Amino acid sequence: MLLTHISSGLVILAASVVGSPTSTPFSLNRRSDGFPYPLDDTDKLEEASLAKFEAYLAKKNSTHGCTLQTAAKRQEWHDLSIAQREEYIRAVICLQSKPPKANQTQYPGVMNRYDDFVLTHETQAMHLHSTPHLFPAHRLYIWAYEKALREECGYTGYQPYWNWGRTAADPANSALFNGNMSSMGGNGVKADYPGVMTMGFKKPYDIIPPDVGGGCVHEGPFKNMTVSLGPIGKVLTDIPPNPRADGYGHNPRCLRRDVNRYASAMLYDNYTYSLITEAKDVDMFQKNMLGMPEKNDWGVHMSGHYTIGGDPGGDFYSSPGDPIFWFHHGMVDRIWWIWQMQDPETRMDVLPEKPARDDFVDLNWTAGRANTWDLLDSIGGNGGDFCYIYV
Ligand SMILES: *[C@@H]1O[C@H](CO)[C@@H](O)[C@H](O)[C@H]1NC(C)=O
Ligand SMILES: *[C@@H]1O[C@H](CO)[C@@H](O)[C@H](O)[C@H]1NC(C)=O
Ligand SMILES: *[C@@H]1O[C@H](CO)[C@@H](O)[C@H](O)[C@H]1NC(C)=O
Ligand SMILES: *[C@@H]1O[C@H](CO)[C@@H](O)[C@H](O)[C@H]1NC(C)=O
Ligand SMILES: *[C@@H]1O[C@H](CO)[C@@H](O)[C@H](O)[C@H]1NC(C)=O
Ligand SMILES: *[C@@H]1O[C@H](CO)[C@@H](O)[C@H](O)[C@H]1NC(C)=O
Ligand SMILES: [Cu+2]
Repeated sequence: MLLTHISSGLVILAASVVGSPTSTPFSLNRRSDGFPYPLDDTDKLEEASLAKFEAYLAKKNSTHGCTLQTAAKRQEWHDLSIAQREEYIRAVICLQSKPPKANQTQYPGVMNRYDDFVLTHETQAMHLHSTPHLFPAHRLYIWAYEKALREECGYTGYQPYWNWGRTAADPANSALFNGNMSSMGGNGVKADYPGVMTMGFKKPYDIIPPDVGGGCVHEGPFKNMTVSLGPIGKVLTDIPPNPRADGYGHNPRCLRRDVNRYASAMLYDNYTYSLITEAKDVDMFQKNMLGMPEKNDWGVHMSGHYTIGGDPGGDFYSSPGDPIFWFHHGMVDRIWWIWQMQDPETRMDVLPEKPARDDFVDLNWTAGRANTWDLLDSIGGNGGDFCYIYV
């Protein structure tokens, strides 16, 4: 795993003096104020942090014209109307039918524009996952995906996210995974699925036991989806190996999932809330988010990935090949933002392991190259191209 532990010095946070906002405080006006999901503690913390964040933005030299009021609002899946969910799904299927930008002679497994994103996650694994890059590079990656859905497939909304806590008790029966045509596809059929074994760790803590799926997703809009790239990491015993050693060959197969309650039991909002409120510096925040599987602490990041599991969702390299990936990493991005807002004066410009100021990430066919330090602010980062919040 590239997601390794962090050994750099701690960033000591100074208590910051917070100014009071001068105008009417900004409000998220979420649809979920009430049915079907009441606001959870993390939602309330987010709302309560806005005034402080707004004051910080007001003092900031430049946000390239982006403000909380003008920012795009990324919504939770359950807060979208059925029509909005269907529009999103249509755009994803559209992306899966557009020609790729990557060179298919070099990368024969890339069958469509969606696969450009999967390929990028595979070839740019270090750019996306080295310790200082995980948060900013995924922020750029999700933004580029949202942009492609909008600009190349006419989607008029923004990337939805998955508030894990809402589905923790029974993910397979949530509006995200229930398998109807306005969900992101159903569970996999029951299969001889071994559960999750991570590399390098020993029993009993290296396993999330199988739930009732593991086979091909047979219901919903992605039941005909063909996965082509990978696998690269070790996933399941019976997935045909990629014809190329590097995993970039054409390996057509169904989308498989094991929507897993053992993994999702570690995704109740209390885990997210304590992660945000207890981590005092960015190294600790990232470390706690990634968990310590060797101590049976999966962390919300891995628990989310393994609530999906299967193939390619269970493969570290190819996981964006399951269209639910973007919802999960959207939530990771969201809680990083909420963590940042708790003390914006000290938290908006810090990265784990403090890379050099000229450090960059390059997402090739999906987003190109960007300075890592310019990816930390969703309000005005990436040269002003970032202008969004989570509601
Ligand atoms: C703030 O912005 C102004 C105008 O763009 C610029 O001249 C100035 O150098 C900036 N100050 C800082 C501290 O970045
Ligand atoms: C694609 O890659 C092949 C093999 O490396 C190369 O010969 C070809 O020129 C490339 N095509 C384009 C359009 O770059
Ligand atoms: C799909 O599931 C959602 C959430 O449970 C529900 O609101 C919607 O009515 C369902 N649609 C159909 C066609 O069953
Ligand atoms: C799957 O493919 C079959 C056969 O081509 C088609 O009839 C069906 O509508 C497709 N289902 C979905 C959800 O795209
Ligand atoms: C979090 O909440 C769940 C569900 O209510 C509960 O089972 C679990 O023990 C709680 N965990 C912690 C660490 O508070
Ligand atoms: C992808 O990014 C790397 C790192 O910057 C660069 O060396 C490589 O040339 C890029 N490849 C493509 C196809 O853009
Ligand atoms: Cu990733």
